[in-house]
This record gives sequence, structure tokens and C-alpha cells, in this order.
Amino acid sequence: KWADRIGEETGRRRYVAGAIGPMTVSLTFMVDSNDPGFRPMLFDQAKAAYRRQVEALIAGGVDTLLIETIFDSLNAKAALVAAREVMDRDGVDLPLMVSAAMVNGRTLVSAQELNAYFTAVRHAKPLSVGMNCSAGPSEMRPYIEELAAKADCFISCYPNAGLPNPLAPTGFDLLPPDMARFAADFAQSGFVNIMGGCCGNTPEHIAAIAKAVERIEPRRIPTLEPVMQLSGSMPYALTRESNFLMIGERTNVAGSPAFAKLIKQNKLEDAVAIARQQVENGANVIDVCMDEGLIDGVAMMGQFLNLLQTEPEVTRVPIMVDSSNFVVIEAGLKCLQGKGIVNSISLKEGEEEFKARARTVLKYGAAVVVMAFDERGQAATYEEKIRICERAYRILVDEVGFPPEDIIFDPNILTVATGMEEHNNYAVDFIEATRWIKQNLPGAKVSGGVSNISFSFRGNNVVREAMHSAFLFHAIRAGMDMGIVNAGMLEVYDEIPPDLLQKVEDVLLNRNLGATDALIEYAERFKGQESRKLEVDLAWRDAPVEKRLEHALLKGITDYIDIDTEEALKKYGRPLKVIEGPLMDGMSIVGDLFGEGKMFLPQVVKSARVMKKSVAWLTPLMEEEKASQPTPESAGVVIMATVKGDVHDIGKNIVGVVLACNGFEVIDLGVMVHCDTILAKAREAKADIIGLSGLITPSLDEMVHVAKEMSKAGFTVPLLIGGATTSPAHTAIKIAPHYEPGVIHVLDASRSVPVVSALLSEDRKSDFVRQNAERHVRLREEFASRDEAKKL
Ligand code: THG
Repeated sequence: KWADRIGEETGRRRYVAGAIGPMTVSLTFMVDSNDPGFRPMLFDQAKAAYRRQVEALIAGGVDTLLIETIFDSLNAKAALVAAREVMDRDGVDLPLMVSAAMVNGRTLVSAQELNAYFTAVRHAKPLSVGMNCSAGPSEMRPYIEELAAKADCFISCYPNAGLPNPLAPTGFDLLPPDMARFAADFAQSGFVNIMGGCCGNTPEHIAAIAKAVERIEPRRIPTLEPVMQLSGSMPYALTRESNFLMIGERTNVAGSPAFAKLIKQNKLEDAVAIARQQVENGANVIDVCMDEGLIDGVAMMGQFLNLLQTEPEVTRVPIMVDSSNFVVIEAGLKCLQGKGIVNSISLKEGEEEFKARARTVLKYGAAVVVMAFDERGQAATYEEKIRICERAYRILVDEVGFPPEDIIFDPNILTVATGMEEHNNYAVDFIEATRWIKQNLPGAKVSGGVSNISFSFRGNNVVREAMHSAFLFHAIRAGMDMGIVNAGMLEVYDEIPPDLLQKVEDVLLNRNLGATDALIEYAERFKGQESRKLEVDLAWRDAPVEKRLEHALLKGITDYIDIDTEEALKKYGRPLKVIEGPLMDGMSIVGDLFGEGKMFLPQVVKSARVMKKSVAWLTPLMEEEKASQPTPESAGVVIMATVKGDVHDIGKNIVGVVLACNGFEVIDLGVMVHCDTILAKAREAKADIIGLSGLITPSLDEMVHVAKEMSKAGFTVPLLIGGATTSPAHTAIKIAPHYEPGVIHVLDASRSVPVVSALLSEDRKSDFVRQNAERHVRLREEFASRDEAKKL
């Protein structure tokens, strides 16, 4: 109504975008390193909350739904699914807009790369994609440029007015003319269709932006070649030039007894290591299957995929959710921040069920494997395969509106050399069906379970590997795009001994009737022989112990941390020396890399887990030492709180995890904590350190208030300051003068350990506090001289 009235008054139509924000928790991010599969909120809960918001916004008459400040694409997907469901139910169809908050080209919390984010939301056919908030227009520029080239919809951009700067008159760095300059540049460069301003922009900023872009042609939407795009935290595009896509098969309880055993024994960390090995061995996608009678598929799929998110090497790649139970597949889709692959759907249960499932896949946004099954069963011959695939293709493309490039046919790789004559042509049928599909069903891809082909030679890995490589050689030439393989167990085609290759190809290509018998006889000589070793680069194990600890911390590898810790202890003599020496050095490097944007939050948290394991190994020894000493060294108690008026706690939670991992007792008072509560609890718990956190600008004033109150109450413990809007300068200029015993700004979670351990070390505390105070004096002088320069 309001928009209509403005429209009448000004003669220009105004629209209202119903903004849907990001919530306070991330569906992807791990909050508890003791229970990395745990999430404080699940997809369905987020979706339920978003549904109510969507209903309310639609009832209020909005023109579009704007899902914004996305810091985790999985949260955004929950909102997209909610919007779709409400609109479908109510027969409404509003355009959707999506906009992410990114820093260094990654979503703020889940650290997903720009293109991976776009890929994850593109299925919803948004009116626009873009970025808002973030670190202001200057930092955004290269990423908006990149998005503008990749996105075949409108681009929106409404940055913060630069970085928060409590010392600037508006609380942010950029003034209206600055924003106008950026807006004009973005528009002129053809990056944007929609411009605006987020935090720190006043009506004057918006007016300046509007004026700056008034007469500039909006960006033209590019037409792009349809390409299958997948993503984990990184994008994966399957273009014409792409190599064969390898899908790791080992994380399948039905296909790997070793993996199944780990899952059943609930050794999930070891199960995750199998996924990591698959990626290290070259898998581009990981197939995850939990189909086993004694496993609760829905629960385990969710838990395992959540765990995979915490493994930086694995979370990069797209996930293939493999189950013959569609409920399990849906559970899996609810855990993927990127765009994965559903494995699989088919016409087995009839057309209606097939279409319903395809629509569900489309709603969450995933590519889909379609098995060549129909109501009559599995297609074994060439004719059956192509008939079923063509029928499925027409239904998906014509009736469901599924993007052809996201359809992956699996024309069934069936076992050859079984001794049954009717199986002899199975490989040929697959290869020929592949050729036909690629020629006749535009856009469609072909995949298959490669290891199926060689089941007859179970236990004979030399022969199996040769069969897989030779089969792939021919199938890929016929157009096969991807396959489920044991990525660490593929022989190089050219290195298959010629005799073996000939016998294998006789079988695969069904070249003569005696082929199977000949291969079986020939295979005898390889029985029990070791196949090629899994090639994991272990060169780093040769480095000195300090370097090994550093490598383990940087890469988040816990495998060797116990033996390396033990070795370091021998060298350094005391457990604490190991912690304060090589471990802390490693964490400082982690901190530097994080600061430079070369490491991301999930990796930092993984580093903390390595640290924790090492500390756990050392702890009993420290306790022994403590018991034998008159004055025990205690790790210390840290009280933490997000200050009154502020609800943000993601960063603070990370600090809590990192500190707890390092043996400090952390008492987290939560969010919106009143000053009196902080002081009372600190006294009660005899806190050694108080840490204040906050994200929004008013929290800075509250921190000043807490510092003053601490002085009044006669506190002497150090005060730590952290959070997105805090800065060394603000801490030095506005907070430190009010609290004599010491106020220390902590840049990020990784710095919390060196800072806290220095403050709690008898030897190092006074130096550290003095240096900190000197730094503050310098910062205050710099600030004062800046003022003078301005006057001049
Ligand atoms: N098509 C699609 N999905 C699939 C298959 C397919 N998913 C499952 C399967 N087939 C592909 N995955 C595997 C995984 C393992 C093996 C075969 C196929 C395998 N495992 C060894 C064995 O059983 O001998 C295990 C050996 C071991 O770990 O000790 O061969 O066709 N869409």
C-alpha cells in the first residue's frame, strides 16, 4: 500500500522487497569440537521458521522475497525451500532475490567460495543474485565482477558503507560521495542491475547512490552455455573440456566392509578419514551410502555429512548422496551447503513417483542420477537401456522442467565374466548405450559404478584394476562423463601388462567365447598379490618435529599428533614447554594465514582439534607435574560474554572452542549479558581473565561501560576485547584508558590462545601487558596526530 502511494505521488512505481535475514546460527558450521557432527539447529527447523516469515511477508503484500546476508548457503537453501513450499501451496509466485555476505570472496561463516554459492542457489531461478553487507564496496569489487560474468540473472549489490569505524562520525568509513563513486563505477563497468547500501548507509548515502547510477545502462544478462555445475565449498563445473569426473566409492557401507565396520562401531572420525583419502587420491566427488539393515540411514546420513563439513579437504568437493531409500536422500540434501548429486531415482516405482522425486531434487537444488530401471526392472540390454533412458529424459525435461545438463544417466554397469553366457555382452551394452545417450539426449551425462564390472574377480585386485582401467578407457571414448570408482585403485591403462590387457579386453569387448575362461586361468598368477599402494604424500613426516607439528596444525591432521607430541616432549623436557613452544608457534602461523585470508574458519577449528589432541596427550603429564609441585600451574578460568544489546556469538563460540581445546576453563555467559552479571560471575568463579565480545557498533560503548565498572569494582584481571567491530585502535583509544590493569584486543580466535597463555604465564605476563600498553600509547599518539593533521 505504501509503495503504491509513493508510486502515485512520484509517478514512479516502487516495489517492496521482503527481507529474510540469515538467523543467528549456521546449519553448516561446527560449534562444538567435542561433537563436530552436532548442529544447534537443523534444516527442517530453519525451514519451519522461514515458512512463517515468508507467509507473513506475503500477507503483508511484498513484491519479492529477498534472502539476504547469506553467510551459509545451507541456511539460504532452507529459506528457498520454505519460500517454494509456501508459494506452491498458496498459488503465489513472487520473484526471489538472494544476496550473500562475503569476505575475501567467501561466505562469511561457512567459507564457501563465490561460485560455489551461486551454484548452490541457482536452481531456484532467482530474479537476482548478489552480495550485501560484507566489508564494503571496495573489497567487494572483484567478486561482484566475477559474479556478473557468471550469473545469468540480475546482479544486486548493497554493500556496507565501508568498514565499521567507531571513530568516524557515522560509525563507518565511507560517506555518501564515496558510496556514489563506487556505485557509479560498478554500474558503468556493467557489473550490476540493482544497487543499494547496507549497514552504515544513511538516507543521504542511498540518495547519493541513486543519483550516481540514474542514467547508466543496467548490466546485460549474459547467455551462458548450459554446463553442469556442482559445488561443495568450492565450485566444480563439468565442461566439454573437463576430464573424466571421479566419484569416490569408498564411503559406502555396502561397498566397503572397512567403512561399514567403522560406521557400525560409531568411529566416525576414522570414517571421515576414508573420505579424505578419497579426495587425496583424486576423487572429485564423494559418494556416501548408508544403506544397511542395522544402520539408521536417515540419522547416519545426516550425522556423517555434517561431520564431512568439518573436514576442510572433503568439504571442498560436491557430495553424491547414495541411497535406494528416498527419505535418506532427502535427509542428505538437507546437509549440503553446495550443490550435490542425488544417487538415484528411476522409473521403478512408476512415473508419478519418479516425477515427484525429481521435483524434490529440483527444490533442494542437486543434479540427479537416473538409473536405467523401469516398472519391469533393470535394463540389461542395449535396447532396454536406451528405451528407458529416453523415456526418463523426456519426462524430466518436458514435464518436470529439469535442466538437461543436470541429468546423469546410469545405464547399469553389470558384472561380466560370471560364467553365464548371457552376461558376456554387458560391458559392450553399457558402452554402446553410453554412445547413444550422448548423441541423442542433449545435455545429459553418463555415469556408472565401475567396480561392479569386476565382481567376478573379487580378491584379485591386479585383475580388477586392469579391468576398471580398460573398461573406462573404452567407455570414456564412447562419452562416459563420470564414474563411481575406487580413486586410489586405478591402474594406468598404458601400464597394464600387454598379455593381461588383451585378455581383459577380450572379456570386456566380448571378443571371443573363451575369453572368460582364459582370463580366469591367467588371473591365477596374480591372486593375493598386493595392488598399488594408496599414494598419500607423506614426505612431511621426514621434517623435524617442530615442522611436523606445524604441518599437522595447518592441515588439521590428527593421525600422528600423539607420536609427534611425545617426541617434542623428549626434546623440550616439560609438557608446558611443548605447548608454549612448537604448538603455539604453529597456532600463530594459523593465525597469520587466517588473517591474510589464506585459511578459513573451518580449518582454524580443525587446527584447534589437533591442538586439543596434543594437549590431551600432555595433560596427564602436566597433572603429574602439578601434583609434585608445591605451586601448581593451572590453565586458568576465562569468563566470556557477548555484551548487553548484542546477540552475535559465532566468533565468540569459536574462541570458546579454541580455548577449551587448549585446557583453559571457559565459562561462557552467553549473549546480551548485563555488565553486573559479568562482574558477579567473574568474582564468583575467580576468573583469571574476562573476555567481552560484540559485533554491532553499540557494543563498543557497552564495552567501555564494562571497563569503567571493572575499575570501580576494583578488578585486576586482564580484560580481553574481541568481535567484528572491535579494533586495536578503538581498544587503545576508547577502552584501555578506563581500565588500568590491562585491556587487550584479540584479533581473532586463533590469537586467543597465545594471548591468554601469555597473560596466565608468571614469566611472560608483565612483559606482555607492558608491550600491549606501549602499543596502545603509540596508537593513541597516531590517532591524536591524525587529528592535528586534519586541522592543518
Ligand atoms: N550405480 C550407481 N550407484 C552405485 C552403483 C552403480 N552405488 C554403489 C555401487 N554401484 C558403486 N560403488 C561400489 C563400491 C564398492 C565396490 C563396488 C561398487 C566394490 N567393493 C569391494 C567389493 O565388494 O569387492 C570392496 C572391497 C573392500 O573394501 O575390501 O567392489 O552402479 N548409480
